[in-house]
Amino acid sequence: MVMAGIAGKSRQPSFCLVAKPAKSVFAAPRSAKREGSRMKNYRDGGEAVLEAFRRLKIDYIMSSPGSEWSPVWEALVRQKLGKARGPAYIDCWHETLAVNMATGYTLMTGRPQAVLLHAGVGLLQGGLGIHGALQAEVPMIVMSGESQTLGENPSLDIEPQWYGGLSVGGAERFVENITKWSRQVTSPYTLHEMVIRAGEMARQTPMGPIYLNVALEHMLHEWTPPPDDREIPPAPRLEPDSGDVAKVADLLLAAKNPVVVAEQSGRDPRAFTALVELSDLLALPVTSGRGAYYANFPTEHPLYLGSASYQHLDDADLILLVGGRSPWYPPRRRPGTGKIVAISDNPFKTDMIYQNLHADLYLGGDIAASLRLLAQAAGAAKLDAEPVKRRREKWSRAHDAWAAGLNAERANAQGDGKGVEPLALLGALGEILPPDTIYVDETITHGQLLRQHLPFRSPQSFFRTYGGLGQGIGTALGIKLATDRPVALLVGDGGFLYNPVIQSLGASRQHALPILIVVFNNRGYMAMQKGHVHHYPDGAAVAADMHLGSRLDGPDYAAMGSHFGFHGERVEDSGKLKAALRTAMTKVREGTTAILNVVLSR
Ligand SMILES: Cc1ncc(C[n+]2csc(CCOP(=O)(O)OP(=O)(O)O)c2C)c(N)n1
Ligand SMILES: [Mg+2]
Repeated sequence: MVMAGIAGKSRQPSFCLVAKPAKSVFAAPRSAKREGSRMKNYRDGGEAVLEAFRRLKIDYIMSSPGSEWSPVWEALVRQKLGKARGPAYIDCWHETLAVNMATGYTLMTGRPQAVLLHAGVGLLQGGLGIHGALQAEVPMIVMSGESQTLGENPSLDIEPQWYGGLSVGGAERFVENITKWSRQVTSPYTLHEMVIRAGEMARQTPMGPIYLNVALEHMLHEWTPPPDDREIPPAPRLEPDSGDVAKVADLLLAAKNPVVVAEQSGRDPRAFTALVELSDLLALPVTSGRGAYYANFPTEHPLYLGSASYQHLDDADLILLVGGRSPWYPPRRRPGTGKIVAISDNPFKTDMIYQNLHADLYLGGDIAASLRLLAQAAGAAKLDAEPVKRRREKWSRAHDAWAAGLNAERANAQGDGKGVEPLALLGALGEILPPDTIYVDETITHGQLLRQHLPFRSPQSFFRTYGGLGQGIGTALGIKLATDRPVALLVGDGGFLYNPVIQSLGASRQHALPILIVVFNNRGYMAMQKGHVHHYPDGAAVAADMHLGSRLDGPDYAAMGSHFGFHGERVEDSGKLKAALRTAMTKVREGTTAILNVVLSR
């Protein structure tokens, strides 16, 4: 059970009983009894917002606050004192963190959360996370406020900071391009239903963040709950047309060499499982798409061919592209010799300026449902067992060869003695971390290696952050808020420094969210250097070995958790790596975050 306001965590989908306010928000609470006699009952727009969150069954309000939120805080305190059920309040010291925690939590649970930021300024600061949520199709309600009366209403004493720049008159325009929908709340009378509508819209496919700019005046305005207190229904799940399913099933049954490329489907654990079932039934080999940000298929499954193992597509006579976003590169390069079927609830990503899936056919609607319907249709047909058996044997051999290749690669990776070889680090992670570990990836030049070498055995074992750098820690904390599974963030040294590090570590302690952070420290923005050399192989920078924008003289990463009593260790010697990982995981199990600064050879 989650305590209101706080540090507790929702191990289950927790629409929780509010019991204990967070110290950070409700400083020195006076006795409710004494308070009760003097307390005025403000039933206002703050209650309208909170009641909307309750009706949407939002578990958490993630907030990096501003003074427009006192009406909601009032309502939260009333919720607590009245022992009513409702969202818990999570205080964050940075907006990116607040948005990212909501993103992480929703990636795990599928349920949208609320994020309360401050005016236009806080919204801008949260923009990186909001943009990431748009790309990741993560539903959430983001709100911030401004003043409309600006001190000129003699009967409403608005604090002076709202005049003089804080109210920009339409902060929703700041995020028009990075939200699914952003508007001003029109009045105190529409506020409650607009928040409910925002929640319902956010979780409709394509899912994404919805922003509401709500005037402080609307929230201070008296509010009467509407007579309509309907139960808010879940978003409908759309299934593909049965004719389309039959068509694709026929293609599948006729194909001699069908291959699956799964890119973003594994975000939904049901789709992960449904793909295993379909693939098992027809002996379909699966490779993860080059832009995979999720674990889509068990990496140890005999039909798994690895990440972006596109050599197997050359003579594929049918490709099932499951949850495709940017699978082919360059985009004009069309793989295979036959048809490409795109299976997706949202094949066209409108946050992308350009996309070419080369789809000949679409199977629209819920991916898990599509895969199940395909399996049903194929299962109902008279399958010729012999070719399926041969196919299974062939691909199982290919899987074994792939796995053996990776093992050999790791075994042969000696490094140059100047730091830990990245493959040794990946091998050690796979060996030492518990099998159900959830990896959150915010590395750059090690990203492809990591997707190839780490084991993802079950759904939700891998998440990569969308959008700009600086979101890994918050996303990992949001994921941890939703699960008891161990969570490990793998992040480049450059990427780490884009994160609100201190603020995030503070949230880890305050809300009891222990994670392992492994800094892939190659002492620089190596991607920048590689990019420069790519375009100017014979240029001045190469000749002079003078690389601007790529060297990083970073801080002592391992010591950064010391402010919160967290464990940290710098590892430069491969021989000490496994012991360091074991110690760090022990600390995480004991309840504190651990930072390993692994100095790499490349
Ligand atoms: C917010 C943001 N700013 C800048 C960039 C540009 N950028 C892409 S990769 C990169 C370097 C990251 O360095 P690091 O995490 O150490 O990875 P490495 O390149 O060393 O593998 C930068 C700065 C970005 N992606 N996001
Ligand atoms: Mg680096």
